[in-house]
Amino acid sequence: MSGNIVYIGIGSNLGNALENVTGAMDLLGKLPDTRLQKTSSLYRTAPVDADGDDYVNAVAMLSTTLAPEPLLEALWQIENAFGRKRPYRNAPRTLDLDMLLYNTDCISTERLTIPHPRLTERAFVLVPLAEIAPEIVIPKQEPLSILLERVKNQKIHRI
Ligand code: PH2
Ligand code: MG
Ligand code: MG
Repeated sequence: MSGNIVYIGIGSNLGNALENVTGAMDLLGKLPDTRLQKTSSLYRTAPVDADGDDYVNAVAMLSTTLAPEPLLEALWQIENAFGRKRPYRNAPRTLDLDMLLYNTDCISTERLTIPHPRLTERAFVLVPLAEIAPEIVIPKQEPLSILLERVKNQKIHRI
């Protein structure tokens, strides 16, 4: 399927984080009108601005004909299927699915900001993104190589 190219950040640091991330990839591949095109390696990462155990993070590339809002709702449904709770900001979570990029669109609604506003500050997003999309251009941002250089002190380890 052709369609819109979307990158999803996947994270878990509660329960069986490895199984949660791979299980989420499976469900992303089963979304309607969507094809799972690429998945990065899994990475173990230290929590950034958050508490709890180390995270397992990855990035998936989808092609989809779903519009951003219906896709967002589908991502929430997958989070809920993994028992996602939100007791406080950045609490440990069974599964977090963040829409990082939707084509090169810039979207700002109450529910959705694309590109993801903290994408460029986080090695746990930039490193797996660079693995599957080394040539990607992030709208209104410096080149990926410069962004990566800036986060190189953050702890991230390919599993
Ligand atoms: N997600 C956060 C906050 N901090 N740290 C790591 N290492 N990985 C994450 O996925 C993560 C985080 C908010 O969603
Ligand atoms: Mg997040
Ligand atoms: Mg989220």
